[in-house]
Amino acid sequence: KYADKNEIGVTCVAFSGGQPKEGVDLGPEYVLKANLVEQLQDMKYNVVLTGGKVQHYKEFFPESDEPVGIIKRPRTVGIVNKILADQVYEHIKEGRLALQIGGDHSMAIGTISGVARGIKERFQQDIKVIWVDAHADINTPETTETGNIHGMPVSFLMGLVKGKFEGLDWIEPCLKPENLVYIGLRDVDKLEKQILKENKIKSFSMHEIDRYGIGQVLDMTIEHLSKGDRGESPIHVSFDIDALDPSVAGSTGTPVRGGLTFREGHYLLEALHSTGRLVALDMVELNPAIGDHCEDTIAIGCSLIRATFGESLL
Ligand code: B3U
Ligand code: MN
Ligand code: MN
Repeated sequence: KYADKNEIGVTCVAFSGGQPKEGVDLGPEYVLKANLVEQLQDMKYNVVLTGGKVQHYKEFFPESDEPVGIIKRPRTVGIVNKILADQVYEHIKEGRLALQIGGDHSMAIGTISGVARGIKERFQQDIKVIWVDAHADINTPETTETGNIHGMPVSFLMGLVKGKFEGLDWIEPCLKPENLVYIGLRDVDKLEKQILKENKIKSFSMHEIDRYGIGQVLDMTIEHLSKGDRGESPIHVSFDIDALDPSVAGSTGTPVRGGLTFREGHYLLEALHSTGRLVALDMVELNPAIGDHCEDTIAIGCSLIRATFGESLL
C-alpha cells in the first residue's frame, strides 16, 4: 500500500550539531561510498537522492548560535531540521519510501515531522514510530544534563517542551505517546525514566529482550502499534546504530555495552519489512571517525538498510 512505487527517497544528512563529537557528519558519505545506492537498485528500487548529493545545510547555518541555558546550537539544529522536514515530506508526498542517513539523532526532529505531515496528508493517519536505541532521547531542555539536542528529539516531537524554544519553535507536535515504542534501551537518565512512566510509553529495554527474545518483543511491538486500527497504520523506524552492541558496531559517539546482536538488529527490521507498514527509516549516529574498523560499522548500517527494504534471505 505504501510502497506501491518501489521508489526510495534517500536523504543524506551530514550533520553533527546535535552533539559535540566530530565525524558523525561523515556517516552518509561513507555509506554512499560503500555503494548503498547500487545495492538498493540491485533490489529493483528506483533511488531518488535528495539534491543529488550529500546534504550539509551549511549555507543555512546562522552566523552565531550562542547556547540557550545549557542547550547547544538550538538555532542551527532548528533550521537544519526545518529544511530536512520539507525534503522528507516531498518524498512521502511523491509516494516514495523515505530513507534518511545520518548524522546525529537530532535529525529525527526533521525526519519524523516531514513523514508525519506527508502521511497525514495522503492517508489521514497518524505516524507510528519505533525508536531503536540504547538511549531514550526524550530529555527536555529542563531535564537534560548534557545540553546536547540529540538526547531530546522525542520530547520536541511529542510536544513535551514547555513554551516555544528559540530556533525550534516551528516544530508541530506530531507524535502521540501511545504511537511510540522503544527497543534496545539500556542507558536512560533518571528524569527520562520519569517522563517514560508519566506518558506510559511502551519500552522494551535490553532486559525485556533477554527475557522474551527479539521475536516476541517484535510481536508485542506490532500489537501495541495496531491498537485502534486494523493493523495497517504506517510505521517510521528511527534506528540509532548504538542500539547494537559496541562489539558489533563500535563506530558511534556514545557506545553502551550490552546491546543488540547483529542478528537481533537484522531480525527486527526484516520482521518490520514483512508487515508492509514501513514508510520511513532513519539510520543514524554512524561515526567513521571513531574506532579502528569503521568500515565494519558502515557495512552493518548498509546491511540493516537492505534488510528494512526487503533483501531476501533465501
Ligand atoms: N541521555 C544523555 C546521553 C545520550 C543521549 N543520546 C545519546 N547520548 N547518544 C543525553 O545527552 O541526553
Ligand atoms: Mn539516539
Ligand atoms: Mn543512542
